[in-house]
Amino acid sequence: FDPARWTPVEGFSFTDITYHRGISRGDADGAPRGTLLPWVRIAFNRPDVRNAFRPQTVDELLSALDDARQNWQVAAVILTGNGPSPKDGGYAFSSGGDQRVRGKAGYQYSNDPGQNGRLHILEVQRLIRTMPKPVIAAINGWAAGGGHSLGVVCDLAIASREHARFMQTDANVGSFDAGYGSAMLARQVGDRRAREIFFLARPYTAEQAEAWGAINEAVPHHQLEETAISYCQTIATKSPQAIRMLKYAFNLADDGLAGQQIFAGEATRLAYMTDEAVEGRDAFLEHRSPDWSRFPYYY
Ligand code: S0N
Repeated sequence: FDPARWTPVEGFSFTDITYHRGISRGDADGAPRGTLLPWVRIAFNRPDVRNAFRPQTVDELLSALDDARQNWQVAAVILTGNGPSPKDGGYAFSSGGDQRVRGKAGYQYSNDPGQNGRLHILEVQRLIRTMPKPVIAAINGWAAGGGHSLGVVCDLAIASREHARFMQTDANVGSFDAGYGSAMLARQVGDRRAREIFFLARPYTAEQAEAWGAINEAVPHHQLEETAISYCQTIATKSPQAIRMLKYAFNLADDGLAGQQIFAGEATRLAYMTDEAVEGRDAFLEHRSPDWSRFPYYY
Protein backbone atom coordinates (compact mmCIF):
# COMPACT_ATOMS: atom_id res chain seq x y z
CA PHE A 1 0.00 0.00 0.00
CA ASP A 2 1.56 3.25 -1.17
CA PRO A 3 -0.24 6.08 0.70
CA ALA A 4 0.88 8.60 -1.93
CA ARG A 5 -1.45 6.93 -4.43
CA TRP A 6 -4.63 6.88 -2.37
CA THR A 7 -7.00 9.07 -0.40
CA PRO A 8 -9.77 7.76 1.91
CA VAL A 9 -13.25 7.94 0.40
CA GLU A 10 -15.20 10.36 2.60
CA GLY A 11 -18.50 9.58 4.27
CA PHE A 12 -17.72 6.15 5.66
CA SER A 13 -16.42 5.00 9.05
CA PHE A 14 -15.36 1.44 8.50
CA THR A 15 -13.57 -0.78 11.00
CA ASP A 16 -13.21 -4.06 9.12
CA ILE A 17 -12.22 -2.71 5.71
CA THR A 18 -10.50 0.33 4.26
CA TYR A 19 -11.82 2.21 1.23
CA HIS A 20 -9.63 4.51 -0.85
CA ARG A 21 -9.83 6.43 -4.11
CA GLY A 22 -6.82 6.61 -6.39
CA ILE A 23 -5.07 9.99 -6.57
CA SER A 24 -2.40 11.33 -8.88
CA ARG A 25 1.17 11.73 -7.62
CA GLY A 26 1.80 14.34 -10.30
CA ASP A 27 3.06 14.29 -13.86
CA ALA A 28 3.88 10.57 -13.90
CA ASP A 29 0.16 9.84 -13.53
CA GLY A 30 -0.78 12.32 -16.27
CA ALA A 31 -2.71 14.65 -13.95
CA PRO A 32 -1.84 17.32 -11.35
CA ARG A 33 -0.88 15.94 -7.93
CA GLY A 34 -3.93 15.07 -5.83
CA THR A 35 -6.35 14.72 -8.77
CA LEU A 36 -8.87 11.95 -8.15
CA LEU A 37 -8.30 9.00 -10.49
CA PRO A 38 -11.01 6.66 -11.74
CA TRP A 39 -10.37 3.65 -9.53
CA VAL A 40 -10.83 2.61 -5.91
CA ARG A 41 -9.14 0.22 -3.52
CA ILE A 42 -11.23 -1.82 -1.08
CA ALA A 43 -9.22 -3.86 1.40
CA PHE A 44 -9.98 -6.32 4.17
CA ASN A 45 -8.57 -4.85 7.36
CA ARG A 46 -8.48 -7.67 9.90
CA PRO A 47 -4.90 -8.86 9.40
CA ASP A 48 -4.65 -10.48 12.87
CA VAL A 49 -7.16 -13.14 11.70
CA ARG A 50 -5.81 -13.40 8.14
CA ASN A 51 -8.56 -11.00 7.05
CA ALA A 52 -11.37 -13.41 7.90
CA PHE A 53 -14.77 -11.78 7.38
CA ARG A 54 -17.57 -11.52 9.93
CA PRO A 55 -21.10 -10.17 9.23
CA GLN A 56 -19.98 -6.60 9.93
CA THR A 57 -17.14 -6.99 7.43
CA VAL A 58 -19.65 -8.11 4.84
CA ASP A 59 -21.93 -5.12 5.55
CA GLU A 60 -18.97 -2.79 5.05
CA LEU A 61 -17.88 -4.55 1.86
CA LEU A 62 -21.39 -4.20 0.47
CA SER A 63 -21.46 -0.45 1.27
CA ALA A 64 -18.08 0.24 -0.34
CA LEU A 65 -18.73 -1.92 -3.40
CA ASP A 66 -22.15 -0.35 -3.92
CA ASP A 67 -20.64 3.12 -3.63
CA ALA A 68 -18.05 2.17 -6.26
CA ARG A 69 -20.79 0.67 -8.43
CA GLN A 70 -22.81 3.88 -8.38
CA ASN A 71 -19.92 6.29 -8.86
CA TRP A 72 -19.94 7.12 -12.58
CA GLN A 73 -16.34 8.36 -12.32
CA VAL A 74 -15.01 4.98 -11.17
CA ALA A 75 -13.88 2.67 -13.95
CA ALA A 76 -12.51 -0.24 -11.92
CA VAL A 77 -12.21 -1.62 -8.39
CA ILE A 78 -9.23 -3.27 -6.68
CA LEU A 79 -10.11 -5.76 -3.93
CA THR A 80 -7.21 -6.72 -1.67
CA GLY A 81 -6.16 -7.33 1.94
CA ASN A 82 -4.25 -5.12 4.34
CA GLY A 83 -1.32 -6.52 6.24
CA PRO A 84 0.92 -8.06 7.24
CA SER A 85 -0.43 -9.23 10.58
CA PRO A 86 0.99 -7.26 13.51
CA LYS A 87 0.92 -10.52 15.49
CA ASP A 88 3.08 -12.75 13.33
CA GLY A 89 3.83 -10.95 10.05
CA GLY A 90 1.53 -13.24 8.01
CA TYR A 91 -0.05 -11.96 4.79
CA ALA A 92 -3.65 -12.54 3.74
CA PHE A 93 -6.13 -11.55 1.06
CA SER A 94 -8.86 -13.23 3.09
CA SER A 95 -9.25 -16.52 5.00
CA GLY A 96 -13.03 -16.57 4.51
CA GLY A 97 -15.73 -16.71 7.14
CA ASP A 98 -14.60 -15.88 10.69
CA GLN A 99 -14.91 -19.22 12.45
CA ARG A 100 -14.86 -17.57 15.86
CA VAL A 101 -18.27 -15.95 15.35
CA ARG A 102 -19.86 -18.99 13.77
CA GLY A 103 -22.77 -20.18 15.86
CA LYS A 104 -25.00 -23.19 15.42
CA ALA A 105 -27.19 -21.41 12.89
CA GLY A 106 -24.48 -19.52 11.05
CA TYR A 107 -22.33 -16.45 11.56
CA GLN A 108 -23.35 -13.96 14.29
CA TYR A 109 -23.07 -10.22 14.67
CA SER A 110 -20.99 -9.71 17.82
CA ASN A 111 -23.34 -7.02 19.13
CA ASP A 112 -26.45 -9.13 18.68
CA PRO A 113 -25.78 -12.78 19.48
CA GLY A 114 -29.50 -13.52 19.44
CA GLN A 115 -29.87 -12.58 15.78
CA ASN A 116 -30.24 -15.37 13.27
CA GLY A 117 -26.78 -16.13 11.96
CA ARG A 118 -26.08 -15.36 8.37
CA LEU A 119 -23.00 -14.65 6.37
CA HIS A 120 -24.26 -12.68 3.42
CA ILE A 121 -20.98 -12.97 1.54
CA LEU A 122 -22.94 -14.36 -1.41
CA GLU A 123 -24.48 -10.87 -1.76
CA VAL A 124 -20.94 -9.53 -2.10
CA GLN A 125 -20.23 -12.15 -4.76
CA ARG A 126 -23.35 -11.11 -6.68
CA LEU A 127 -22.46 -7.42 -6.44
CA ILE A 128 -18.96 -8.08 -7.78
CA ARG A 129 -20.49 -10.17 -10.53
CA THR A 130 -23.17 -7.67 -11.55
CA MET A 131 -21.50 -4.29 -11.08
CA PRO A 132 -20.90 -2.67 -14.46
CA LYS A 133 -17.14 -2.35 -14.03
CA PRO A 134 -14.28 -4.81 -13.58
CA VAL A 135 -13.23 -5.87 -10.09
CA ILE A 136 -9.58 -6.86 -9.82
CA ALA A 137 -8.44 -9.13 -6.98
CA ALA A 138 -4.94 -8.20 -5.83
CA ILE A 139 -4.13 -11.33 -3.84
CA ASN A 140 -1.43 -10.34 -1.41
CA GLY A 141 -1.42 -13.40 0.85
CA TRP A 142 -3.66 -16.27 1.86
CA ALA A 143 -6.87 -16.72 -0.13
CA ALA A 144 -8.66 -19.50 1.75
CA GLY A 145 -12.25 -20.77 1.97
CA GLY A 146 -14.68 -17.95 1.21
CA GLY A 147 -11.65 -15.70 0.54
CA HIS A 148 -10.58 -18.12 -2.19
CA SER A 149 -14.08 -17.92 -3.68
CA LEU A 150 -14.06 -14.12 -3.67
CA GLY A 151 -10.88 -14.16 -5.75
CA VAL A 152 -12.55 -16.57 -8.16
CA VAL A 153 -15.58 -14.30 -8.59
CA CYS A 154 -13.53 -11.17 -9.38
CA ASP A 155 -13.16 -10.32 -13.07
CA LEU A 156 -9.37 -10.35 -12.99
CA ALA A 157 -6.85 -11.58 -10.42
CA ILE A 158 -3.20 -10.81 -9.77
CA ALA A 159 -1.18 -12.46 -6.99
CA SER A 160 2.02 -11.92 -5.06
CA ARG A 161 4.67 -14.50 -5.98
CA GLU A 162 6.18 -14.42 -2.51
CA HIS A 163 3.15 -14.24 -0.24
CA ALA A 164 -0.02 -15.36 -2.06
CA ARG A 165 -1.18 -18.85 -1.15
CA PHE A 166 -4.43 -20.44 -2.18
CA MET A 167 -6.40 -23.15 -0.38
CA GLN A 168 -10.05 -24.06 -0.69
CA THR A 169 -10.74 -25.11 2.90
CA ASP A 170 -14.55 -25.10 2.82
CA ALA A 171 -14.83 -28.85 3.25
CA ASN A 172 -12.42 -28.76 6.22
CA VAL A 173 -14.87 -26.69 8.26
CA GLY A 174 -18.20 -27.98 6.96
CA SER A 175 -19.05 -25.21 4.52
CA PHE A 176 -19.37 -25.41 0.75
CA ASP A 177 -19.58 -22.73 -1.89
CA ALA A 178 -21.82 -24.56 -4.31
CA GLY A 179 -22.34 -21.46 -6.46
CA TYR A 180 -19.82 -19.22 -8.20
CA GLY A 181 -16.94 -20.29 -5.94
CA SER A 182 -16.96 -23.83 -7.32
CA ALA A 183 -18.66 -23.44 -10.71
CA MET A 184 -16.56 -20.47 -11.83
CA LEU A 185 -13.41 -22.13 -10.55
CA ALA A 186 -14.18 -25.12 -12.77
CA ARG A 187 -14.60 -22.74 -15.73
CA GLN A 188 -11.21 -21.22 -14.94
CA VAL A 189 -9.06 -24.26 -14.18
CA GLY A 190 -11.11 -27.13 -15.60
CA ASP A 191 -13.42 -29.51 -13.83
CA ARG A 192 -10.78 -32.04 -12.76
CA ARG A 193 -8.49 -29.46 -11.16
CA ALA A 194 -11.42 -27.66 -9.47
CA ARG A 195 -12.53 -30.92 -7.84
CA GLU A 196 -8.95 -31.49 -6.66
CA ILE A 197 -8.80 -27.99 -5.17
CA PHE A 198 -12.07 -28.46 -3.27
CA PHE A 199 -11.84 -32.14 -2.33
CA LEU A 200 -8.18 -32.24 -1.27
CA ALA A 201 -7.88 -28.66 0.11
CA ARG A 202 -4.18 -28.58 -0.67
CA PRO A 203 -2.36 -25.24 -0.63
CA TYR A 204 -1.08 -23.97 -3.96
CA THR A 205 1.14 -21.10 -4.99
CA ALA A 206 0.68 -18.03 -7.17
CA GLU A 207 2.80 -19.68 -9.87
CA GLN A 208 0.54 -22.75 -9.85
CA ALA A 209 -2.56 -20.55 -9.88
CA GLU A 210 -1.19 -18.71 -12.90
CA ALA A 211 -0.28 -21.94 -14.71
CA TRP A 212 -3.75 -23.37 -14.02
CA GLY A 213 -5.56 -20.24 -15.22
CA ALA A 214 -6.95 -19.39 -11.77
CA ILE A 215 -5.29 -15.94 -11.90
CA ASN A 216 -4.14 -13.66 -14.68
CA GLU A 217 -0.66 -12.98 -13.41
CA ALA A 218 1.76 -13.74 -10.57
CA VAL A 219 4.03 -10.76 -9.88
CA PRO A 220 6.76 -9.89 -7.36
CA HIS A 221 5.13 -8.73 -4.14
CA HIS A 222 6.47 -5.18 -4.42
CA GLN A 223 4.84 -4.87 -7.86
CA LEU A 224 1.39 -6.14 -6.84
CA GLU A 225 -0.26 -2.78 -6.25
CA GLU A 226 1.49 -1.18 -9.21
CA THR A 227 0.26 -3.98 -11.46
CA ALA A 228 -3.30 -3.71 -10.15
CA ILE A 229 -3.25 0.05 -10.74
CA SER A 230 -1.84 -0.45 -14.23
CA TYR A 231 -4.79 -2.74 -15.00
CA CYS A 232 -7.14 0.04 -13.80
CA GLN A 233 -5.28 2.64 -15.84
CA THR A 234 -5.65 0.55 -18.97
CA ILE A 235 -9.33 -0.19 -18.33
CA ALA A 236 -9.92 3.55 -17.83
CA THR A 237 -8.66 4.19 -21.38
CA LYS A 238 -11.38 1.95 -22.85
CA SER A 239 -14.97 2.71 -23.76
CA PRO A 240 -17.04 2.44 -20.53
CA GLN A 241 -19.96 1.10 -22.52
CA ALA A 242 -17.83 -1.54 -24.26
CA ILE A 243 -16.32 -2.72 -20.95
CA ARG A 244 -19.80 -2.92 -19.38
CA MET A 245 -21.28 -4.84 -22.30
CA LEU A 246 -18.29 -7.20 -22.41
CA LYS A 247 -18.51 -7.98 -18.69
CA TYR A 248 -22.20 -8.76 -18.99
CA ALA A 249 -21.59 -10.77 -22.15
CA PHE A 250 -19.04 -12.94 -20.31
CA ASN A 251 -21.56 -13.47 -17.50
CA LEU A 252 -24.65 -14.01 -19.61
CA ALA A 253 -24.63 -17.71 -20.43
CA ASP A 254 -23.63 -18.82 -16.92
CA ASP A 255 -26.08 -16.47 -15.20
CA GLY A 256 -29.17 -17.68 -17.04
CA LEU A 257 -32.20 -15.38 -17.00
CA ALA A 258 -30.56 -13.10 -14.41
CA GLY A 259 -27.63 -12.64 -16.81
CA GLN A 260 -29.99 -12.10 -19.74
CA GLN A 261 -31.94 -9.52 -17.75
CA ILE A 262 -28.81 -7.50 -16.96
CA PHE A 263 -27.52 -7.66 -20.54
CA ALA A 264 -30.97 -6.77 -21.86
CA GLY A 265 -31.20 -3.83 -19.48
CA GLU A 266 -28.05 -2.42 -21.02
CA ALA A 267 -29.45 -3.08 -24.51
CA THR A 268 -32.56 -1.11 -23.54
CA ARG A 269 -30.42 1.73 -22.24
CA LEU A 270 -28.66 1.85 -25.63
CA ALA A 271 -31.97 1.68 -27.47
CA TYR A 272 -33.26 4.68 -25.49
CA MET A 273 -30.44 6.68 -27.03
CA THR A 274 -31.74 6.13 -30.59
CA ASP A 275 -33.97 8.56 -32.51
CA GLU A 276 -36.38 5.69 -32.98
CA ALA A 277 -36.97 5.31 -29.24
CA VAL A 278 -37.20 9.09 -28.87
CA GLU A 279 -39.94 9.09 -31.52
CA GLY A 280 -41.91 6.56 -29.43
CA ARG A 281 -41.63 8.72 -26.33
CA ASP A 282 -42.44 11.97 -28.16
CA ALA A 283 -45.47 10.48 -29.91
CA PHE A 284 -46.89 9.42 -26.55
CA LEU A 285 -46.27 12.80 -24.96
CA GLU A 286 -47.70 14.63 -28.01
CA HIS A 287 -50.83 12.44 -28.16
CA ARG A 288 -50.18 11.27 -31.72
CA SER A 289 -49.36 8.01 -33.47
CA PRO A 290 -45.63 7.32 -33.73
CA ASP A 291 -44.12 7.82 -37.19
CA TRP A 292 -41.72 4.92 -37.70
CA SER A 293 -41.27 5.63 -41.42
CA ARG A 294 -37.79 7.10 -40.91
CA PHE A 295 -36.54 3.91 -39.30
CA PRO A 296 -35.60 1.04 -41.60
CA TYR A 297 -36.11 -2.67 -40.98
CA TYR A 298 -32.41 -3.57 -40.78
CA TYR A 299 -31.32 -7.07 -41.65
C1 S0N B 1 -5.57 -19.22 6.02
C2 S0N B 1 -4.68 -20.19 6.79
C3 S0N B 1 -4.27 -21.35 5.88
C4 S0N B 1 -3.42 -19.42 7.20
O1 S0N B 1 -2.58 -20.26 7.97
P1 S0N B 1 -1.42 -19.60 8.87
O2 S0N B 1 -0.65 -18.63 8.04
O3 S0N B 1 -0.66 -20.74 9.50
O4 S0N B 1 -2.15 -18.72 9.98
P2 S0N B 1 -2.96 -19.20 11.29
O5 S0N B 1 -2.00 -19.32 12.43
O6 S0N B 1 -3.78 -20.38 10.98
O7 S0N B 1 -3.92 -17.95 11.50
C5 S0N B 1 -3.46 -16.78 12.11
C6 S0N B 1 -4.54 -16.30 13.04
O8 S0N B 1 -5.70 -16.04 12.25
C7 S0N B 1 -6.80 -16.79 12.75
N1 S0N B 1 -7.66 -17.17 11.60
C8 S0N B 1 -7.26 -17.55 10.39
N2 S0N B 1 -8.30 -17.80 9.61
C9 S0N B 1 -9.40 -17.58 10.35
C10 S0N B 1 -10.79 -17.68 10.11
N3 S0N B 1 -11.29 -18.03 8.90
N4 S0N B 1 -11.63 -17.38 11.11
C11 S0N B 1 -11.16 -17.00 12.31
N5 S0N B 1 -9.85 -16.89 12.60
C12 S0N B 1 -8.98 -17.17 11.63
C13 S0N B 1 -6.15 -17.99 13.39
O9 S0N B 1 -7.04 -18.60 14.29
C14 S0N B 1 -4.95 -17.35 14.04
O10 S0N B 1 -5.35 -16.67 15.19
P3 S0N B 1 -4.70 -17.02 16.63
O11 S0N B 1 -3.25 -16.74 16.46
O12 S0N B 1 -5.39 -16.11 17.58
O13 S0N B 1 -4.98 -18.48 16.84
C15 S0N B 1 -5.37 -20.71 8.06
O14 S0N B 1 -5.50 -19.67 8.98
C16 S0N B 1 -6.72 -21.31 7.79
O15 S0N B 1 -6.83 -22.41 7.32
N6 S0N B 1 -7.76 -20.55 8.14
C17 S0N B 1 -9.14 -21.03 8.08
C18 S0N B 1 -9.63 -21.02 6.66
C19 S0N B 1 -11.10 -21.46 6.64
O16 S0N B 1 -11.38 -22.61 6.83
N7 S0N B 1 -12.01 -20.51 6.42
C20 S0N B 1 -13.44 -20.76 6.47
C21 S0N B 1 -13.96 -21.47 5.20
N8 S0N B 1 -15.37 -21.27 5.09
C22 S0N B 1 -15.83 -20.08 4.67
O17 S0N B 1 -15.11 -19.17 4.36
C23 S0N B 1 -17.32 -19.92 4.60
C24 S0N B 1 -17.69 -19.32 3.27
C25 S0N B 1 -19.07 -18.86 3.29
O18 S0N B 1 -19.42 -18.06 4.11
C26 S0N B 1 -20.03 -19.34 2.32
C27 S0N B 1 -19.71 -19.34 1.00
C28 S0N B 1 -20.59 -19.83 0.05
C29 S0N B 1 -21.79 -20.35 0.46
C30 S0N B 1 -22.13 -20.33 1.81
C31 S0N B 1 -21.27 -19.82 2.74
C32 S0N B 1 -21.62 -19.87 4.17
O19 S0N B 1 -20.88 -20.53 4.92
O20 S0N B 1 -22.61 -19.23 4.54
